[in-house]
Parts: sequence; structure tokens; C-alpha cells
Amino acid sequence: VRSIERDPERWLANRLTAGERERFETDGYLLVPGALDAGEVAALGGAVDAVHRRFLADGGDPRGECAWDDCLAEGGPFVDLIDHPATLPKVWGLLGWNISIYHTQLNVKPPSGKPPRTTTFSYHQDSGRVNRELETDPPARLSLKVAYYLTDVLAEGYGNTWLVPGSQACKRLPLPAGGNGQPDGARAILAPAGTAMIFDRRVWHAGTRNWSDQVRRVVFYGYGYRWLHRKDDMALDPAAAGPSPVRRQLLGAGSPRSRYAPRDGEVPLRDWLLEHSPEEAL
Ligand SMILES: O=C(O)CCC(=O)C(=O)O
Repeated sequence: VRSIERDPERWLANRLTAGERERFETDGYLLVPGALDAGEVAALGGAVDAVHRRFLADGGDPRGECAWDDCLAEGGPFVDLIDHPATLPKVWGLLGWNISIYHTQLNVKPPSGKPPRTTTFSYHQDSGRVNRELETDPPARLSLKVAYYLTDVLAEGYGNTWLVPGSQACKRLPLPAGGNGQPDGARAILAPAGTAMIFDRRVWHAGTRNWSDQVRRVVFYGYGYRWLHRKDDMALDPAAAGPSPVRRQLLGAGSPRSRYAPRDGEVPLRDWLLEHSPEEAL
């Protein structure tokens, strides 16, 4: 079994570069092309479809969006996304080591069968009440999400994520008058299957209707500080994730006090960085 402890080079090879940091800080997101190989895309696609079949069997709309929280609890190929070598080094590069997963979601958008519309999409910053209850302006970053694209989204109209680059500094987003058209600077994310998109929770973004004839499948993994309360039940049996201490950290292991005031040896990712990439262990 692959693990960061056994095979550190696979993770070290993908550390955040200065250019990637600058792009993330400027735009509020970062694309990681080829994060998943074809085998991973196929395995995850199959696992997503299995959940989608349950959604349909429970009366879900075959043309509607299926947004299924805590997909990590399904186990199988979702487990390897906890600490994926293509993305985890970017996540710790951006947030540091005192992190864990707070939320996962799989998202299936079948062809809606509807004609395209020019109505303004539903832009939001992630984390609901956080945006009202944090009084700072600009808002605090706190968390980010990694979106893994499991189908090609190569043009507009395919149920793309839309976002406004640079808007992570904004408490409010000016919207076009009359509810028509998209805000200044908004763009559709285009990505072949296997791409990961890492985005700041504060960047204003929107899910959109799928007007194409192809299903869109995406899986989201959210990472935040260990002192944040998680959003999901996170029902995965930790034993199913194997013995990796870093994985266990990312699943939420550790004492409540260690989330705020970790002592030496209490945060496995910090210990790992101290050994392998000490400048990132600060
Ligand atoms: O489905 C999408 O592309 C966007 C989802 C979204 O709005 C979110 O993750 O908060």
C-alpha cells in the first residue's frame, strides 16, 4: 500500500513551487494537470457512478445534480484521495501542517436537457455561516478545496465551475444588474479528466447547469485547520484508511488540545516535514 511514510519521494517531488504559490495567491485557485492517472479516473468514476445509482434508486432526479456529502465514507478509491501525492504537497504548502479534512463531496451532473441561459449563476464563498460570523474584511482563508475532475470539461456549458479570479479578497461580489450575465472577470474552469483544481474557500464561485450531452463528475476534498469543526460526519472507519499516521491526522485523529497547541510529536505531518522538508515544518 502506498503511503507518505514509506515512499516520501512521491510526495516531495510535488511540493508547491514559488510560481504555483503566486498563482494561487493572485487568482485564488490553482490547476494541477494530470493529478490523477487514467486508472484512478476510471476507478473513481466507477465508485461515483455506484453512489449515483443509489441516488437514483432513492428517487433522485436523473437529469438533476447529485451532490453527495461525505463520499469519503464510501471507502474504496476515495481513501487514496485523503493524502494524494499530486495534491497534498500543494495543500500543506498553502495551509501548513496543522490540517485535516473537513468535508468531502462527490458531484454528478447529468445532461440537464435544458437550453443554455444567460442568468447570473449562484456565486458564493464556501462555509456558509463563517462568512457572516467572521467580522474581518478581507475574510480569513481558513480552508480550501481540491476538485478532482473525472470527466473532460473542455468548453463552457458542461456544468463547469465558474469563478472570479482574485475575488478571494472580497467580502462582497458586485453582480450584474437585472440578474443577467456574469460578474466582471468571471471565467469557466476548463479541465481534462484527471485535473485537480485547488481553490481558496473565499474565491467567489458557482456551480452551473450542464447544458451539454455529457455527464460531469467531480469529487471535492476540503482541507482546513485542525481547530475548525468538520462539516461532515466523516463516517469512514479509520481502520479502512490503513496505518499511516499522516492519513489518520487528515481524518481528524489527535486530541482536542493538540489542535490548538500541538506539542512535539503530536502532529504526524509536522514530524514528517521535520524529517523530509524541514523548511516547511515551521
Ligand atoms: O460543482 C461545482 O463545479 C461547484 C461546486 C461548488 O459550488 C462548491 O464546491 O462550493
